Amino acid sequence: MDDPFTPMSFHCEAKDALPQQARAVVELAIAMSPEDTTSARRLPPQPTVSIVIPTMNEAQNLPHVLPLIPRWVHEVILVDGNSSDNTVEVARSLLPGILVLPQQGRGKGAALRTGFAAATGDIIVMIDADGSMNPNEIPAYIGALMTGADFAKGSRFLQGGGTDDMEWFRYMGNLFLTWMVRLGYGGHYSDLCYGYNAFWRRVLHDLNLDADGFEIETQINVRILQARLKISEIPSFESCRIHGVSNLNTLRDGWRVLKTIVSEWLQPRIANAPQKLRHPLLAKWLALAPTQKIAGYAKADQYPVVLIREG
Ligand SMILES: Nc1nc2c(ncn2[C@@H]2O[C@H](COP(=O)(O)OP(=O)(O)OP(=O)(O)O)[C@@H](O)[C@H]2O)c(=O)[nH]1
Ligand SMILES: [Mg+2]
Repeated sequence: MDDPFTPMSFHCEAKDALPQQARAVVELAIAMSPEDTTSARRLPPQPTVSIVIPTMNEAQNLPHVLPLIPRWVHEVILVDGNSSDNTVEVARSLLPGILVLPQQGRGKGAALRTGFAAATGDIIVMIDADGSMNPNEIPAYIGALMTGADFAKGSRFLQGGGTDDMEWFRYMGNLFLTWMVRLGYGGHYSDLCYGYNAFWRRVLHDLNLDADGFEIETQINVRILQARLKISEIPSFESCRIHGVSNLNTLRDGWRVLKTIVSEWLQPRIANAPQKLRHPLLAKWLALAPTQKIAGYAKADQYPVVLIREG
């Protein structure tokens, strides 16, 4: 059987080589600590990867996305929101093995949740279909997860990342919302409203996601913080959507994001989030940073964000 970590389709050899390096690090960690009971030891050495792609009328963009997905991934799940073009046919012709699902409910959040529920891989990568996110970055996300992170979050504002697709008012709104999350929940996110992320499928169980619209990304981000999982930010470049128009309405969806930040802060939905997390700043000032462990994961004592730096 082919080694799933030997990439078969190359668009960027250096980046596709990353999972092998990441696997080597994990194997080394396991070999060097036979008595180790930490998370590294529990990582599957060859995790399976599910890609979840929400689509609404993306037939013209899919040829720029699907062929770039590394062929070592375990499954690609496309969740379609009643596209009126031939999105589904194009997807099937480009990737005959693709799993196409109709979304349950309305909105990108509902579509992603449908895909997450169907995913069977150890790792789930969420990526848009409009050509703005480059599948060649997927190995960087996998590498971060394989070397200890629970959640690998794309950021356009780290060295090596960037965007061609952000007006100044969206930039300001994103900055404001990012800082609201930093103040309200702790952590060091540098880019809140960006939907290129990856995580171990096991964390879904605790996140209990229920958002329907674009605020799903914020809900994931804040619940990950509330669950005190390990976060690694990955530099990512966002290009302009290739064809068609955005489904996101800056004011309407910005408002939904804001409401999510506030409501999750007032009433945390993570079942076993430590009570002190309701007021992380207060907890810090009082030097009461929680150290509680949540069953199932090895937790850090802080809210770490590991920056993956180049060079
Ligand atoms: N299934 C489904 N997919 C959706 C829905 N809304 C958006 N999408 C998809 O989600 C992805 C992101 O949507 P975009 O419209 O590009 O919005 P965005 O990337 O958040 O915002 P922009 O930066 O303005 O492009 C694309 O692949 C869309 O096709 C929906 O209601 N259902
Ligand atoms: Mg887009």
